Amino acid sequence: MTTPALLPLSGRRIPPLNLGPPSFPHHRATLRLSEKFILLLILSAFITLCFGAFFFLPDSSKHKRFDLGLEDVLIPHVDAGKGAKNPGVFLIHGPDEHRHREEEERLRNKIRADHEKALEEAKEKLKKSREEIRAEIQTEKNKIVQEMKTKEKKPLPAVPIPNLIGTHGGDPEDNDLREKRDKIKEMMKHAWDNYRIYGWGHNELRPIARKGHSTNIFGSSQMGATIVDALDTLYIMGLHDEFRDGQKWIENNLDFSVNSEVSVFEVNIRFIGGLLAAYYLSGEEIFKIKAVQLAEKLLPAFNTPTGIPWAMVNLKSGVGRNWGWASAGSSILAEFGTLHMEFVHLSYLTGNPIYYKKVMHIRKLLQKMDRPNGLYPNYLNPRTGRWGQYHTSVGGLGDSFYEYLLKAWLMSDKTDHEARKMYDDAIEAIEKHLIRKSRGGLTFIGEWKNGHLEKKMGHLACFAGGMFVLGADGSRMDQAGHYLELGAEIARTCHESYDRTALKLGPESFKFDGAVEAVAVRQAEKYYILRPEVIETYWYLWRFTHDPRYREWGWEAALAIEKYCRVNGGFSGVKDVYSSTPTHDDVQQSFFLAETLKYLYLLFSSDDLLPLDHWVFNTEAHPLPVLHLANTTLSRNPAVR
Ligand code: DMJ
Repeated sequence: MTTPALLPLSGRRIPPLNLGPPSFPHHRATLRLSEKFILLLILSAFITLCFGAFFFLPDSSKHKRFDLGLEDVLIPHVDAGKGAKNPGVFLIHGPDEHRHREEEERLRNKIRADHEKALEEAKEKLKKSREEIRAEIQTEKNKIVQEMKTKEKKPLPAVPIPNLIGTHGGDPEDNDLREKRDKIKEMMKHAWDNYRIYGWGHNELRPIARKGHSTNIFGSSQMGATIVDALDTLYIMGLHDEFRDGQKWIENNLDFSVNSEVSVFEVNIRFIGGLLAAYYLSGEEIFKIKAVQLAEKLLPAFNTPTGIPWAMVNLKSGVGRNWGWASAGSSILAEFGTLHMEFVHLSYLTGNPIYYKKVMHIRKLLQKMDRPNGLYPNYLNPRTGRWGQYHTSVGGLGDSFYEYLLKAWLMSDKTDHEARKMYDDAIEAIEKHLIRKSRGGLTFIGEWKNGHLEKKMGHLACFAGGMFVLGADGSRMDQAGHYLELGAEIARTCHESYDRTALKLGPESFKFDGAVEAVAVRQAEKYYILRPEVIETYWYLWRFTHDPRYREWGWEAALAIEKYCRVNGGFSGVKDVYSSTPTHDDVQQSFFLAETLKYLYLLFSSDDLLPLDHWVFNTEAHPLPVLHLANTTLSRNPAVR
């Protein structure tokens, strides 16, 4: 046992106690010193030898022949070397010789570096599984095919833009509303300006530490997630200088050929969705080009035995994999089921059907599968094509899959009947097995887990209120009234989850258990990270009912965010909504600018801003235009044909 050195408060170190037997320390030290000296001598002799060998042994590359050029200084070689007298062989001296030596050195360094690189790559390869290597080879092949195709054509075909209505304006009818809307715009400025100063180019901002922030969903690169996610909000708020700043950054810095492993879902909804929306709103080609470049990088994720994409893909190597925690390496319903809107638009804009085919393949596969109780489990194994754990939720892991079925139908100008049918079937099963009323009369959406209903609802599931209302028109057996009511009930429950906290902000997840209703029980579920879902539902309900309570509830939430989440360096999430003195998590999420503030702004705008019969919002609140059949350009589009 050793005794650690003690460090007293004064900072002076007390030497460690010597607990060994008595010895002759001086003598021992001298002995060790002489041993070291001999070792050092041997080592330095060896190094000298190596250097000698390197510089003095004959090296054919040193005795290079040079053509006789007029500009060269030619001196017969008089070196001591053996071949010196060879007539006609000249060595070049003076500045040229120096130049050539440098050139040789450069070459040698390059060869050395290349060798090292090859060695490293070989080592890396050995670490990889057979599957990964196979995927890499496939990716390389795809790349070559893609490059050949790219050389053949390009630029992207000119596709006339669909009818774009209501991209500006939305000025509210009265003063009070105008003030509220201006306040939301000011909050957006605060969030953006601080990101601009402290986190520019990073994915997100830490508003208290005042520096960049990132999570593994964006990989290891600085991809400016906040810039891309915020663009369309800036645009509709009329923050044009800020929009142009973002555009410039994207033009000059947004690069997808990075060795970085990203989430296919997150990159699709935030980056591709954000870029496409920015393109449609502003008409700036650069956004379309970047969206297509990025989409090409995501395609290798679909190289699985079933065509169900991996959750993550390395943008450079194209190697994909799944999250370890996801039911024995399964893909997640809300991830592979939330690509449809963006991919259909990519095919529409490029005339390349590949994107459309990829998402339709997923749909066809899902249609063929048995569903326990008509419910879609959250996990699907991309190797076997079998469901993983039987866990169904309308919150995290499942949510936006249902949303995209409905929105695929809306985006197709209500012609994609297959999508509508899948949506109707799914929500019927959800209503039957997951939706219940609490003792206190609150309607909630539980989660199906291991054969029983967990009476717990996540903040994420609150988006469903808006979804039910959005899908009311066109529902089976004309149940529009029923779905409007269901949406309103979910909105009320979610409002209660906010109202029953100290901060008037909702927890991540809340229970319905005996006396406990709409309240988080576990400490780990009490946080609010600037999420949008409840405000999103208020906005849809406002648009479809014009009941003033939704604007009131939205304003309550805006005030609470302003009071408890605003800090000098931006906006931050809070760790416990039941504590009246909030502790900040120091993260300004990119979806706060993309969604939360956009939905609030729209809530206080008039309905002519982004009207819902012309625009469909992706799950990250990026508006994409409805592809109207009446639009003659559609029938001429190769992807649609
Ligand atoms: C957003 O990134 C998207 O709305 C996604 O679908 C799930 N939720 C986050 C924000 O809470």
